[in-house]
Amino acid sequence: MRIVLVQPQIHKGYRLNITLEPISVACLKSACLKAGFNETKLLLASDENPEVTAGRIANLKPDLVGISAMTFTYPLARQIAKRVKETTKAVTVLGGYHASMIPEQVISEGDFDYLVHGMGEVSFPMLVGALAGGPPSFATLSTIPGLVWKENGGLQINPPYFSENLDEFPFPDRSDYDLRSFREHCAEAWKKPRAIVIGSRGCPFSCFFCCSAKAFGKKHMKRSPTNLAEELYELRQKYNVNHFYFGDENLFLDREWFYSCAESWMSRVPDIRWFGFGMLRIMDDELIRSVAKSGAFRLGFGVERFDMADKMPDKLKSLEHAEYVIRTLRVNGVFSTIHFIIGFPDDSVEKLQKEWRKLRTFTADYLGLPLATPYPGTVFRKELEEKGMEMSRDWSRYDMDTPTIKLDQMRTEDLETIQSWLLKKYHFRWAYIKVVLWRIKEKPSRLITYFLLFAISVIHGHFRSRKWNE
Ligand code: B12
Ligand code: SF4
Repeated sequence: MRIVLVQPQIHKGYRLNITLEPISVACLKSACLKAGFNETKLLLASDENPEVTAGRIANLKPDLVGISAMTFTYPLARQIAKRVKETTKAVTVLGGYHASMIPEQVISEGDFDYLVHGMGEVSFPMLVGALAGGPPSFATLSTIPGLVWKENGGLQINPPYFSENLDEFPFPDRSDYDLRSFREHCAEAWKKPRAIVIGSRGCPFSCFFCCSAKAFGKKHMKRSPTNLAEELYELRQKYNVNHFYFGDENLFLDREWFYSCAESWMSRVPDIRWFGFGMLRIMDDELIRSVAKSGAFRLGFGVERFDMADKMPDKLKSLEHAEYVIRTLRVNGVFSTIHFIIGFPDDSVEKLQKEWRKLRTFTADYLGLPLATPYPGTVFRKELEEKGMEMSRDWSRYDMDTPTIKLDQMRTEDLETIQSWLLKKYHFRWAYIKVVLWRIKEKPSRLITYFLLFAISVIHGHFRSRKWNE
């Protein structure tokens, strides 16, 4: 069986034009190799015309094409699959977040022969095995966890596979791309090659806008500390990469596990630098010390919203505690990013101005302002549907940077104005400028990146994205 795996990427909306390591399909490739399917090839497709990607796929004469998609890349994945069907006899399979969120709808749209929801490392090689012996029987397909397909005019949906033991999966296979082409784009690790590493999957919380609970379940699944350290070591030895991005939803959900991981990698690869996501509420001095000592250069935190505490787990203990964490990280040499969501249906200029009064107590190094996006399959989308709100049906807009909801009290232009206003307010105030001066004193070469950051926050408002229904 000749297998081709693709994770198409679009940069529009992702401002710094960063190409990400296609980690989802790298995980699948290694699972295929482990199962003995040696003719598995991974193809990089970044911001490419679907015709071109499909042409490159066809040249590899595949028997099976697996495509990975988030919601905003799903339309592109469909176009590639359609063209592959026209030019080859390959079976097409879709996986990834969009497929996991609304499997019934996606398979009904008819562009893919099969779909896998949940984790793919077990399901995909089983499907390859089933197809290798000619058209598989219903009985065989029924044994493949997470498989979704059409059968006699109806839909068949097998329950997804969520592993209890992530060590059972081999390390992602990175041999089809040059890891040095994926780089960091932040002041503290400018242009350093970096790899994405996933230590744990799943999150026990259920924030109403998030896809995690549905896509991976509410269980926090963890790799063993030695297994994780071994992958970092391999990345160092084989690819000479020293900067890592932990893709875990929350690295510190189980702090004892984190401590053991940090200890393991400090003895295996003592000088690595890493970036990951945590939760402000659970940070304390001991954790911050361990984070800094184990090589963190940046931590990201979702603050999301102050006025929606009843719809999410508490992400903060208090404003004072949150700013204390940010300050202590800074003193320990770690940068921080906070994410604050704007553009909820009942947002108004007055409401966001009120939120700003709390937001301005923070001096995190970076502020992310994603737009509220009602991803299919989330509680958020269901709520809006029940209220009869108008939402875009163009999935390519679902990149958290393009408006997708028709707001009650604001036009798209107002939302963008307030986004630019918040960015300027955040950066051009004495409390933040003091942080920048301190950072530049620490390392003068940072002057240039901060200059860019300020310039972006000034010109941000001039780059209009599409209106909500354009
Ligand atoms: C780490 C992460 C990132 C990282 C790296 C992303 C990456 N892996 O390439 C960064 C920070 C860069 C990032 C950026 C973005 N992200 Co992000 N990110 C995550 C996070 C926290 C984990 C994703 C991950 O790596 N999982 C581990 C991998 C191995 O799992 P996986 O991709 O699902 O793949 C498995 C299965 O799905 C399946 N599978 C996948 N593909 C295929 C294909 C086939 C054929 C088969 C059979 C199976 C299969 O098998 C795989 C192995 O088990 C999630 C998590 C969350 N809170 O839910 C959000 C999440 C994926 N991100 C999301 C979004 C929206 C974005 C951004 C658009 C945000 C933005 N505007 O900046 C950008 C997009 C960047 C881009 N150009 O693609 C959304 C996606 C929602 C959706 N329905 O599409 C999520 C779910 C968060 C959310 N809002 O709920 N992200
Ligand atoms: S804590 Fe983070 S990963 Fe968990 S449900 Fe909320 S937003 Fe999603």
